[in-house]
Amino acid sequence: MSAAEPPQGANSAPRGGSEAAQPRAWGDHTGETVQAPPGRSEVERVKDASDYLRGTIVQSLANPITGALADSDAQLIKFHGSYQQDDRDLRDERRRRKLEPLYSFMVRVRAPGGVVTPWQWLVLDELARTHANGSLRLTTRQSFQFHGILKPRLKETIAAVNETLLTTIAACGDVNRNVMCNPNPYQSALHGEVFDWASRISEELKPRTRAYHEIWLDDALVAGGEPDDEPLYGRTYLPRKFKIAIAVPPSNDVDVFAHDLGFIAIVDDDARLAGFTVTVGGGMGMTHSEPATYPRLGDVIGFCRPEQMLAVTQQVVAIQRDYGDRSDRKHARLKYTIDDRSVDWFSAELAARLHAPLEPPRPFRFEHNGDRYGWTEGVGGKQHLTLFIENGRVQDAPQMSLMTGLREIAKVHDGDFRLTANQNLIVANVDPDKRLAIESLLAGHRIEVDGRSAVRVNSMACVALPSCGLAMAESERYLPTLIDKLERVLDESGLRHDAITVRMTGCPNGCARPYVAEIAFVGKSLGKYNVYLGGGFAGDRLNRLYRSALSEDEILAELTPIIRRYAAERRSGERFGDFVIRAGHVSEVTSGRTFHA
Ligand code: SRM
Ligand code: SF4
Repeated sequence: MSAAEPPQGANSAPRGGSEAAQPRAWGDHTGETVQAPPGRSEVERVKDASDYLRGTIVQSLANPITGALADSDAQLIKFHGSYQQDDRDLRDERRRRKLEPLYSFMVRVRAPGGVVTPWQWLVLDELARTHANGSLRLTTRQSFQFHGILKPRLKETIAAVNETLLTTIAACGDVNRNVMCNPNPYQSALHGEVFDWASRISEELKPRTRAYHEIWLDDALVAGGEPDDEPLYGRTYLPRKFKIAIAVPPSNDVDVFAHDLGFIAIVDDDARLAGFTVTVGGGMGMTHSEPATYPRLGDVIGFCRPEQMLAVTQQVVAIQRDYGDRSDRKHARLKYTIDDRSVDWFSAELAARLHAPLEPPRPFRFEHNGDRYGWTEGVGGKQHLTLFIENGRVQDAPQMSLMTGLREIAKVHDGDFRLTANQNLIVANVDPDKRLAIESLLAGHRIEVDGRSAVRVNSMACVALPSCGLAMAESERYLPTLIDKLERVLDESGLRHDAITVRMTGCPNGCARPYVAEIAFVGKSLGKYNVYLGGGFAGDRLNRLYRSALSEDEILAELTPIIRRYAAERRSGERFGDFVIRAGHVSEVTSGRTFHA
């Protein structure tokens, strides 16, 4: 291969823009020759042949014979914000009855920073009841999911989301996903500024293909068939999903180190936004028993001023586009690109593309990665209420009419709603004279504002069964029960008000970011969980596998003495995650590569 050829794994489409954004030779800027990947994965072939994400989605939607899409369209539809799923609770029974699985679709909304208006909330709420399974799911990336949408209703659901001025494009797929940012409007005016940057990055990295509008919004093809262009992504988009978050210290609620690209807001002496300390190469996903896969925390590589942020973002994405592994999807995230070549290589490549190195990183200090609950007062006299939404599921239940109550609040609220990265909800920017009305609606629908244990409000679980095709164990439907039992031990030990982060996922993919929790339960098989201990309370340290494949009884038998010992022996202010390392229950994990050591 000549030095002028792009890497085999890179897109061949024109990338436009500055010289720095042009296709680069396979090999880094130092001239070192790097082996091209052996071949491309099947998903790469599907993307390449898709004509910028069109595939045969229109035909698949129109096919009345099956509730599913053609296989290649099931891959492509992710870029449009939807996943084909089937109800796993019904799988065996339908197989016995020789019926095809009960296919339905999950639809994920993209809402940068998790901010929506009351009107948007009302439309999403109605869609959930009329088109989906009657519940709304608040996700770990500050967005909404609908589950259980049948194929004939998919198009009108996506169109209705767009009528609210929200979208679903690029909520999933090998592109930049929903951009997260700290949602708390009460800490300072800085949050407004940071939210604007999250929205700008989101817009900047949105795919440019018109396929989305043609398929879902009935936009006619442009006369003359003007070709689509993806100036940043190219024909085959990124090798894998890409995630960005902006944190505002002292809160690391967005888990900035779990992201491919992270920005940590730095304020100057006048409390104005000076810029961002930049992190790269974070990610959670791994596969049980495959040590070549591992979670990794992002590395701090420098500092950028606000006006450099979009260029930094574009070039980080472009490096991953050009160098990410397109042959093996389990090795395709930016974290592996960086570990394979080194952080120094990455920083030098970025500097070459930006025509200047980043400034040295500026210091920051995180205190926690959880949410702060209850009412607070912010700038301009507005009030904000953070509500704990257990595992992000908004639905009515006999003990609490959560969905109805939030709907009634949306009808009278004239501020906004903000989703947190911990699956919770802020009723934000409430006029002081509206507070009483909101409080009475909360009480009327038995929605608790406080009173729960600290462990519960610092817990979260991914969706898992019955909708997630990758789940090996229950998560959302089971964690509340396990927390009930852990609460008993914690209460007896006098720890009811001590926050400990607990996260559960139904498989090792890490959708609730379990590997930064102080205690994590990761599904191994039905009813069995790997238990990890020792994550940092501020989401700044990976945890370590403590025991494998434990049942509920075994989990309680293992954790009870550790919790009691923590209550008796902890030092002043010592967090559970720090204690378990000091007490020798697990050793500290200092890098992703040593996660399995
Ligand atoms: Fe996730 C795949 C749900 C946040 C890592 N994730 C899935 C799928 C789509 C399963 C699938 O591929 O068939 C799940 C759909 C379940 C369902 O029925 O709804 C799913 N992920 C979720 C959500 C809804 C979990 C939740 O309970 O909130 C989150 C949606 C966020 C959003 O609004 O965009 C969600 N997923 C995450 C996160 C957390 C984050 O991004 O901060 C991670 C870990 C961070 C990371 O990406 O490294 C995450 N999801 C994964 C992975 C592993 C990726 C990897 O690098 O190995 C998969 C599997 C895959 O991509 O092959 C996955
Ligand atoms: Fe599904 Fe696994 Fe993600 Fe949970 S962690 S939602 S089980 S992919």
